Amino acid sequence: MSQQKYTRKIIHIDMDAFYASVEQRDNPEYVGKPIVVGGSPEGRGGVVATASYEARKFGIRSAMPSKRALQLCPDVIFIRPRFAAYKEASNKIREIFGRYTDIIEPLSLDEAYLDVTKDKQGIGSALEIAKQIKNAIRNELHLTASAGVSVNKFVAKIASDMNKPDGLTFIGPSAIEHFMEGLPVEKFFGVGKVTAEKMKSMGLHTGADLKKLSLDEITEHFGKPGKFYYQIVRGIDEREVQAHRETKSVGAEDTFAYDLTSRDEMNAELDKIASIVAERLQKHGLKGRTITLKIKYSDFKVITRNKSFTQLSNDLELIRDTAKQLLNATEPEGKATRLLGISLSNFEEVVSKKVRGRSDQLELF
Ligand code: DCP
Ligand code: MG
Repeated sequence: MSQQKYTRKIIHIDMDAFYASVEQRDNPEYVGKPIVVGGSPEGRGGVVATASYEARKFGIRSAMPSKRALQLCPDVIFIRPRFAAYKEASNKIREIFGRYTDIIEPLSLDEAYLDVTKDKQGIGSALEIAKQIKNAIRNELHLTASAGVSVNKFVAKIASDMNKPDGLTFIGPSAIEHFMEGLPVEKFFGVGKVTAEKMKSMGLHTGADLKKLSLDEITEHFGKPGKFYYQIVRGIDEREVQAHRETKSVGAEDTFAYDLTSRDEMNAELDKIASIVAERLQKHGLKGRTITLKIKYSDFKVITRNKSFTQLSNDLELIRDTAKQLLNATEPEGKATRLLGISLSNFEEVVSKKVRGRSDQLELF
């Protein structure tokens, strides 16, 4: 097939063990040691935000309860997060990206897509730009990043994860279709656990299997996202790198296997959902003023309730307790509930900024 269809050069950059690496850089006594950011040393409550590569050797991972981390490695050192330090490092990596392109889409504090099709410095090679960015991050910030370089967002993101830490992976036009054919279906964008299971039960395990389906067949089985799978397996991902995308809310929700009717069960679910929301906020470096609870009943009626605070927060306890209060006020006992969700909005001060001729864009600071 013609390779002319690939007209863009995309880099995805993701910092290595981000919070833990900042801690090791700023506290030399932690270098070479198994450390965990987040959680608590007593193993009471709390989950791991991230673990140093030394701690990962013991099997410690993000979102793992601290108790489990301690079982896996009794010598692990727990460190209280310093979000201001991570935010500062994040601002600096964005400044480095800005030397090469204006089209930057941050996904979290430590991760961004860059469209370098038109590179500011006229370097000409996306691979060379990625090398220079990695070097600048190493020399100026004393941190390491992994980069994926390709012709679209999807492949660049997968590539950045392939040779971590300090990786640099290029998947160019001639390699892309072969690469997609070998990819397990669960790695496809938007394929969740349920869809992956369905695919496997149909004998679809890799991109090559998906490629055998026609567009009609794939959408018939998997609905609207089917079209995206159809294209991506052929190396096509038209999603643009969106500079200055505004984050309006961050949340999580869960649809239950059976309708919940007791308040205790609902509260237990809110505990889990609140932890995910707090983690996501912390990962994105965001704090909000408004907490919203969403409830969907068994008849699919949806209601939302919210509460706003004067202080910005991404505190787990506040999110959890507020969600429970909001739930309680709906007199939930006995009301068959199929979904609960929590979100935060009303983020930090937003400052109007003129972006590419549009004055209505907002950027978060
Ligand atoms: N984070 C978090 N909770 C999670 C996942 C991540 O608080 N469940 C935070 C801590 C991480 C940062 O976000 O340092 C970036 O997340 P990554 O998924 O990129 O993980 P790391 O950068 O820590 O490790 P890796 O080298 O695998 O990218
Ligand atoms: Mg990372």
